[in-house]
Amino acid sequence: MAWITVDHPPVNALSRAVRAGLLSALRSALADFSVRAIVIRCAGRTFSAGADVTEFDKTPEPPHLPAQLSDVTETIEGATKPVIVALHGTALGGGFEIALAGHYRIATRDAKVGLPEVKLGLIPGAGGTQRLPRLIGAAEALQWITSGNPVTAVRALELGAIDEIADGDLAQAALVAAHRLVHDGRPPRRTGELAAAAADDAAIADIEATVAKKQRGLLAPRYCIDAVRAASTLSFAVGLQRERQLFLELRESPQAAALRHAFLGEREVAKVPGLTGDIAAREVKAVAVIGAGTMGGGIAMCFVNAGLPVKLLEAEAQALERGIATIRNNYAATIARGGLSQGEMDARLRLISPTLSYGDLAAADLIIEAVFEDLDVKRRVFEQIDAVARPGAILATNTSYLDVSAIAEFTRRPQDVVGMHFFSPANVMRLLENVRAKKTAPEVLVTVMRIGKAIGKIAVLVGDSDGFVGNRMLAQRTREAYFLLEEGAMPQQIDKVLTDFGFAMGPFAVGDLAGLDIGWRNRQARAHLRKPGVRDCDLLDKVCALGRLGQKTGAGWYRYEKGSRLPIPDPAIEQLIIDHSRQAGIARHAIGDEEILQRCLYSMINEGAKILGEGIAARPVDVDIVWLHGYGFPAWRGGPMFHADQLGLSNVYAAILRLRERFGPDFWTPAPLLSELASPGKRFYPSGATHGDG
Ligand code: T1G
Repeated sequence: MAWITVDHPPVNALSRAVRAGLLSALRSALADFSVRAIVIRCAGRTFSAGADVTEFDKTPEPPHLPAQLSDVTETIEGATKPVIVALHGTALGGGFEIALAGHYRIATRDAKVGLPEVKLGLIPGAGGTQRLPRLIGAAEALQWITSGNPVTAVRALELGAIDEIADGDLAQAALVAAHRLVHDGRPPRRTGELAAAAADDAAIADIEATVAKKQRGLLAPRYCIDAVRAASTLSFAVGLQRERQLFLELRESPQAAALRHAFLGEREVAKVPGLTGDIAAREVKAVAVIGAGTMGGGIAMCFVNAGLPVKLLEAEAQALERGIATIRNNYAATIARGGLSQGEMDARLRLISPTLSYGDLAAADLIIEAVFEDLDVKRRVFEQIDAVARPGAILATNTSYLDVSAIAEFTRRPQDVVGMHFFSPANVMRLLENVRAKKTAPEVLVTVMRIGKAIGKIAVLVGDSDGFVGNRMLAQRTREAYFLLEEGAMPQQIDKVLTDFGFAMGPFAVGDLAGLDIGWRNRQARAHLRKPGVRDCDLLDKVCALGRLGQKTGAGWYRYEKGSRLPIPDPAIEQLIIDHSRQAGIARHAIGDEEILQRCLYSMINEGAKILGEGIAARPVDVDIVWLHGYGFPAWRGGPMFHADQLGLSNVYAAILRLRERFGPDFWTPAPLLSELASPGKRFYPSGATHGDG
């Protein structure tokens, strides 16, 4: 037997060296007459997770990935000796394509397999789109490849994508399989020689409809469909060429670059400059959440979902019961969707201890306050926490814009106070904006970054500033959206421009979903900050004063039929906006979509540049990941800062100068960093590299 083991931690990515090593090992095993069978396997926690994504942004050197990886897969498939591929962990992308080229696939029961390339704006490029349909049929292959979601080994076996599940030792099972295949004496079963998948136009039509709805604007899913269609209509060899052609087209696409940036960025934000590995995190085994409202309840669910016990405190019993009931309903809804078992729900609920007494929080390692957004209310809560919490406990506030450093001064231990800004619904949204206050201790920052990962969040560390990163930039876009309304646009026009750009929903539909009273209360709380003589639009006040608070009242910027979430343009709102413009002395005029997009995006980008200049965000990737995972910025655009680089900072700068000409310096003065980078070729991400610097 020849055992070929890939050992390239952490995920055995198929880097250049691994591909070359695989090829030479295969060739020597094939050339060695004493070898009767070959097993390919991986060391460490997982079989290969596919091509090395970090290589894509490097200047490609021969032998190129698709060529060389295809050399590997073709050498495997063409082998005259049985090649068994032993799978554990997550065999993904090029890793699973190696398995598909193998003659026999064996996996541990808890393994997962899949072709997630579409999530990177690509298609499988080493035969996956041609071999998988031959094993499991076109319809199923289309599902796998256009969704990119992993599939369990059990399901893969049912479908024929793998041949055996090893419940004992994987290597032993591979050995037994090899013996069986050798003594069987039949020629290796080559996937590429199997009958082409029967064409399935109905399945293709279904998938095209799903893709048009769920993956709007993305190129790769459509390319996936073309490639799988080729597996039914072309010979295997020609199908492979078609796949490679489609793959190479996408590899160079801006969408693929943006999605790679998003993938690596999600991991990069966890590595905070200056928070080095030798700073020990504090232990967090017991958590307390103050406030059982929408946010508090969702936050409590995050921790019990990760197996951490939570004390949930409320001021009144009724509010506590309401909070617990909401949590129960959330879990029941997940069970109804098949995403959780009753047993799992019960186990999680058992980890929640409702309480009305601050005294019960004395043993907590981490206490998160999620009460009403008012500084006086925060003061009262933090004074009580400070009185009962054990020394070394971390005291966190879930405020979405208030001054965390000021809140820290309500305690005698500001070094233990930090912001942990969750996004609604907290048990669903993946982003966690951790806020470093003036005196927050480094080990507290390290701890909340780690705990963020432990509860399945993408934690980004930001500085303490009004609205931190996300809400601070959102405020700029919201301002421009209101100004555009009073100058001539309508909610549905602005929302369409931003959904066409790739956002799941536009600002006005989002406002109606979240409830307009949140923004209204925020405006009232900040009225004292508004400068006389500086333009302000109070349209939101007028809409809310009519009791139109959004979906929950059946009307907001749009009206909603009973039981429907479909926003319907409302002539009453249009008239209110037209009257408002007249009262404000603004002559309404037609506004083009390009202007709407520019003003909404460039106001954010300019504020992002200010945030970077002030160090509120350490790197552009921190800004981008906040917007990708907290505000629905389309991943295939990479985030506001990445997108600005693709637009060209000198173009963005020039456009902002033109807007300043028209609207004055109050809102359209270029950020110093943007002015600095406004010469051709300069970028927020120097030299196009989106990770590790800038
Ligand atoms: N290339 C390079 N680095 C990778 C990588 C990859 N494919 N996958 C993971 N890493 C790094 C990651 O950046 C992190 O680094 C560390 O590994 C741990 O990852 C021709 C072209 C496998 C399910 O899309 O989905 O094959 O932060 O934190 O949560 O058709 O990683 O420690 O420095 O995510 O346990 C297709 C991508 C490639 C799979 C593990 N493959 N990876 O998740 O750990 S395209 C993928 C994942 C392709 C061929 C085409 C996940 C994981 P660092 P992690 P995890």
